Amino acid sequence: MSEKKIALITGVTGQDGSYLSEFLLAKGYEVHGVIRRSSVDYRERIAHLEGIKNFHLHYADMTDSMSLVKLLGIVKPNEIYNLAAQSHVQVSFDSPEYTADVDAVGVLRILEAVRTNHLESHCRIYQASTSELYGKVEQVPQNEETPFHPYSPYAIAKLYGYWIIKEYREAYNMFCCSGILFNHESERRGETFVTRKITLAAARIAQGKQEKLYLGNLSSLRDWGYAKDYVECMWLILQQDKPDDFVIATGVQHSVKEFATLAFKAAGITLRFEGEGINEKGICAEGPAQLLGKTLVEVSEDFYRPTDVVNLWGDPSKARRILGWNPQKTTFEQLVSLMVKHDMEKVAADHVTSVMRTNLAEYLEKGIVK
Ligand code: F7E
Repeated sequence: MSEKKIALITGVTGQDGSYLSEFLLAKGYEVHGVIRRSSVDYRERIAHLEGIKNFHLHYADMTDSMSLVKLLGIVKPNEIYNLAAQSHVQVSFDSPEYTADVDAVGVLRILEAVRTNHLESHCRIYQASTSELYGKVEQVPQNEETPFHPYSPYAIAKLYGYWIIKEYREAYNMFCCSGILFNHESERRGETFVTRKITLAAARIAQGKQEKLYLGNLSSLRDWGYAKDYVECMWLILQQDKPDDFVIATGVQHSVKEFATLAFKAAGITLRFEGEGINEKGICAEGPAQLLGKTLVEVSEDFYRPTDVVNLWGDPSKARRILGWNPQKTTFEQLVSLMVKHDMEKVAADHVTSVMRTNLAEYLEKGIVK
């Protein structure tokens, strides 16, 4: 039998899936990722891994039990990282049933696929759980003992995932664990999550390609960490002697407004906030002459949620003690700075690309190139 460990990652095309793939490949794993058929290309984050000897992709779907049963029978993984989800909280209010199907029943389908293939004692399972379980928080900061109070269709679906993992651990003696991860961001974060929306907008505004940024609740508080640091924890959780659940967080809390202030600063713009609630505005107090005195950030009700989670703050003591993980490896300031640096370069490069396209169109028209 081969010595090489085999990992299966659902949600491999996402921010965490791409970092985890890199991490496991570097550790010598054979990595199998689950992808879905789509007419648009969503494989940008793993494009650099495709073709690597130990990296394999398979079509399957969290809503399709048969595809999961077949895939597990073929891959026979030693470790499963279930990262696939409809992960946008606001979207879960518009698509609650789909969210439940993927984020709740999807977890059950994976567990049953393991049992159907008799892999219970061969395979360890990591479930991507979330700080959203604490929702309308009953205690700050939150640790593994804090009561849950889910406050969105997303969180309620994820609560099922958390409990079914616990149930299979106890009922069938399976090695199933949940990582209760607080918000984790990076230069690969989806562009509709608040941090990336802000860093991209700050870069575009600084380079004269966007006029204003519209946000929702500026006072919302989050514990933001760096996704690349968090995937190490997912792996550590599965390397323990016994299965358990862990809070993964930095232990430091900031508001959306603080994130925006720091991100704009990193892009060369000092914001001054005025007004309150829906009337709050971020005005350019220092920066490029053409932006001085202009309102660059405004609040829009479009980004308010029917119920919003406003006070998340994690206590990572258990992860530090048992996993030996350092929650402060990347600080909040470093995180904001690396995201803005990346997006400043991306926005500048997008400009080059569009200039090149314009030139190309002109050249084609003049018959210079064919
Ligand atoms: O919102 C507020 C918004 O969408 C953070 C997911 O990965 O982390 C993520 O969920 C806060 C909320 O992330 C805008 O109301 C203000 O209070 O970046 P977010 P999230 O909802 O915390 C957890 C751990 C997960 O598990 C999820 O899968 O920021 N906010 N203005 C805004 N949020 C967005 N998206 N857009 C705004 O314009």
